Amino acid sequence: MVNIVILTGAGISAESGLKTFRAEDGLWENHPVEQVATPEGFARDPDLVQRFYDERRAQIRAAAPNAAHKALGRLEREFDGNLLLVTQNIDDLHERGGATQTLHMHGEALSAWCLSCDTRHSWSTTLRDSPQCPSCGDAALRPDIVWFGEMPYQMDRIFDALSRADLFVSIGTSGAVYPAAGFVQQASANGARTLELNLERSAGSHLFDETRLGPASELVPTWVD
Ligand code: BJW
Ligand code: ZN
Repeated sequence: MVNIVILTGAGISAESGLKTFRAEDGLWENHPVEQVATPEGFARDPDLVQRFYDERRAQIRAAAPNAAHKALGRLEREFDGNLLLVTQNIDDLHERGGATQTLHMHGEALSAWCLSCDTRHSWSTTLRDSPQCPSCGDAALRPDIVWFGEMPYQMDRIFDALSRADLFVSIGTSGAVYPAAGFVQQASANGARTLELNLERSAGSHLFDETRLGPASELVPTWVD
């Protein structure tokens, strides 16, 4: 049985019209990271952070999956080995592209997390207008997002899959953020072949056995087929 682990980043959703983080006109240009993507920023100004994610949610709802998301959905249906699709993205474009098993290691934009009773809920407009937890009633909902300094989700499962991977593929990520940026080394050390599909060389490009440069909507379908 062949084991594949795929890691995706903001670059796979760029052609669906969602901004990446570190591009020149990227998300971090107009939104200082420490204000909108840290627990300290949220504690200081929760409304600012909620507004940032409200805007992102609206953009995500208006976006559609592109050929790269759809190719990975097709791969999940047709591949008869073990496949783990790990995304750093908080959008739901993998799901809408047909993938059913996506692991969102940095959380999900459309999910709300109650700090009072530790339950998760769909972040509907209703919830935003009166941000009370449907389970306990407390006004303690925060975006279900992994911010800097917080532990990404399901790391045990990811490291386990990386330790057994025959192939590791990284798609549309700059390799600037850990622990995801270290996955290529973990997979390599365990004997996996490693492939990078990205618009430009990432920070850890030299760590991959092979790099293919170009837009995800072209590279990913070609690789899958
Ligand atoms: C295309 C394309 C097209 C464009 N086709 N490609 C010093 C050393 C090492 C680590 C650290 C350190 N100091 C701090 C840390 C840890 C920190 C970290 O890594 N910081 C770095 C900045 C140095 N990491 C953390 O804090 C993480 N947690 C952690 O480590 O926990 C362990 C721990 C906890 C507590 C105590 C002790 C240890 C958590 C990281 C959370 C990241 N969160 C964010 C925001 C939330 C989600 C959201 O709002 O959406 O996640 S940051 C942001 O960056 C987002 C992304 O998921 C993440 C990665 O970005 P991504 O996807 O790579 O996007 P870009 O824009 O960077 O790149 C896009 C790429 O696509 C580019 O290469 C383009 O070329 C390409 N592209 N168009 C193909 N059409
Ligand atoms: Zn609650």
